[in-house]
Amino acid sequence: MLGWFKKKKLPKDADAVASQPVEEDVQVPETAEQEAAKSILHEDVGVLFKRLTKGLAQTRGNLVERVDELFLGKKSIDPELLDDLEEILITADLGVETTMDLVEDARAKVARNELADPQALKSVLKQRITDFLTSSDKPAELVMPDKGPFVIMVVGVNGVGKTTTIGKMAHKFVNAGQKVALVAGDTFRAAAVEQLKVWGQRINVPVIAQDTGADPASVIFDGMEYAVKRNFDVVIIDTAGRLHTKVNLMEELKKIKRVIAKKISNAPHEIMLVIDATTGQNGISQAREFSKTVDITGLTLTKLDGTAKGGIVVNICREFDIPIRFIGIGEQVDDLRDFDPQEFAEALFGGHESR
Ligand SMILES: Nc1nc2c(ncn2[C@@H]2O[C@H](COP(=O)(O)OP(=O)(O)O)[C@@H](O)[C@H]2O)c(=O)[nH]1
Ligand SMILES: [Mg+2]
Repeated sequence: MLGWFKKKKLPKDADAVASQPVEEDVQVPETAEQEAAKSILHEDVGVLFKRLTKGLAQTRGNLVERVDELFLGKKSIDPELLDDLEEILITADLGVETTMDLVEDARAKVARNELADPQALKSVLKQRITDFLTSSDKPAELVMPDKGPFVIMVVGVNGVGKTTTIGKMAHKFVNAGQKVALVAGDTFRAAAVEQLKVWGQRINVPVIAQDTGADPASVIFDGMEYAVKRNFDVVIIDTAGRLHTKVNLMEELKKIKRVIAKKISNAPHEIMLVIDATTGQNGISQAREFSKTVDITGLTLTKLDGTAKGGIVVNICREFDIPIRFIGIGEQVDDLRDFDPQEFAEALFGGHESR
């Protein structure tokens, strides 16, 4: 597994921590809880790999198993087989361009007599898909600043899994011994604040919130102040996914970013876009749209457990030079996995290496 974040270089100023007044409503993670949660870290890597493989079952069925069926018993690669392959790749949401790239490359290799049979073609497909997945040269892990809280702003359209991802991500940080606070910046949707508070209680971290309808900029300002004063290591900010118009949403995100930067000059350190994998190509349009407004530094793809459209992961890696940090493979607290391209490819293609 990957190391999923790089720790701060400097040790925290112990005196500063000690001198901070601790208010009664501040719930800091208890050691016993942390200890219990840490055991998850020691879970057998083989077990985790099996869960990933299980989560990707539908995508595998729609992609790799259909390719296997197509190739079964065929001795040679003819034009019709390549046409059928093209259709499979498109329906598995690899996207038109990625599909064309793969199929044209296969055609060229066949023409040069470089592919003896469909099995050789399958190996090439697997290799090229793995190459797309590993193509980003940006760091896959979250890089924390040397000083001050690490601020993560989470964006994405309604229902993609932002709040759930925040809960799961916070849990990971808590397990890694970090002091985490959540900020309920989605003041637009009625249940959003409540939902984040429930996550906060579940993983025992404070949630800075105001009522529904409050100005998100004001909540976020409070949150930043709270975290800086009390020496929090990580602040994760939830944001609204839909306002009256797209323009409104994008303007609001810019404003939120400014408010954060006012408090900590180089923050947010991470702007994470959450994409629902079940929406297939729509997710690609969302990534384009959000990238126009804010500088997206990382992606999380959710709901890979409930979709046959997992090919979108390949498409995203190929199209955007934005690292995928995490993938969501379920609704539970530990269903957020570090995205390891190699492991993903193995799980997809049914490799037997248990990493
Ligand atoms: N199966 C599955 N469901 C998920 C995953 N991530 C989020 N969800 C569900 O998607 C729904 C919307 O999530 P939510 O976090 O409220 O989305 P938000 O509107 O972007 O904040 C909830 O029912 C979540 O439990 C995932 O990885 N797998
Ligand atoms: Mg939400």
